[in-house]
Amino acid sequence: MSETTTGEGGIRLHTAVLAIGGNLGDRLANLQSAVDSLADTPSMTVDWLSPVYETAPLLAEGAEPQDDYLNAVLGVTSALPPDMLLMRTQAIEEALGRTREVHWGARTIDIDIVQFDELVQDDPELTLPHPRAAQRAFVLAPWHDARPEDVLIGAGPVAQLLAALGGAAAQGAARRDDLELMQP
Ligand code: PH2
Ligand code: MG
Ligand code: MG
Repeated sequence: MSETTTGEGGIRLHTAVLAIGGNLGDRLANLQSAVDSLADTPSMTVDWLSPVYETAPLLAEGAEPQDDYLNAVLGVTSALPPDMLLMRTQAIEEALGRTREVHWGARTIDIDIVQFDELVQDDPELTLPHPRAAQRAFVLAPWHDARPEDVLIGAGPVAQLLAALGGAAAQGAARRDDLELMQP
C-alpha cells in the first residue's frame, strides 16, 4: 500500500486508504453510494473493499446518544493530490445528504482519508495519516480484514494496533457478514 506509482502517460498516481461510515438512513445503501461515487471519479479506481462492520457510536463527551454505525474501509488509486481528494470526498458527502451541524453528530455518510501514500502532514485542513485512526476499531478491524499486512504510517502494523485495543469487540465493532459492499 501507499507507494506512488506512475500510470499511463507518466501521470503520478497515488494510493489512499479511506474509511467510510454512517448511522442515518439506509446505512448500507449510503456506503455503497459513496463507493460508487468514488469509483466514478475521473482517474480513480477502487482497488479493494473491506467487509462491513456494525459499530457502537464513538461519541464526544456529553453528546446525545446516537444509533450504531456501519463502517468499512477501502483502498483507492487516483491522480488526485491530497487536497483534491479531500474536495472530492467532501463533495460526495454533500451529495449524499451529509450536513455538519454538530461535530461528531449523526450522519448519512462520512468519508475520511486515513492515509495517503506515505505522506505525513500536519495541515489543519487535512492531517495525515488520520490522527485518530490508530485508536479506532471501526477503522482498524475492517482494514485488517481486507489488508492484514498493512501498516498505519507512523503508528505501526494495523494488526498490532487492533490487538492493542483488545480487538474489534472491545469497542463494540462486529462484522456483518450478511451485508456486503460491491466493487462497482
Ligand atoms: N465517526 C465519528 C464519530 N464516531 N463512531 C463510529 N462507530 N463510527 C464512525 O464512523 C464514527 C463514530 C466521527 O467521524
Ligand atoms: Mg470521521
Ligand atoms: Mg470526516
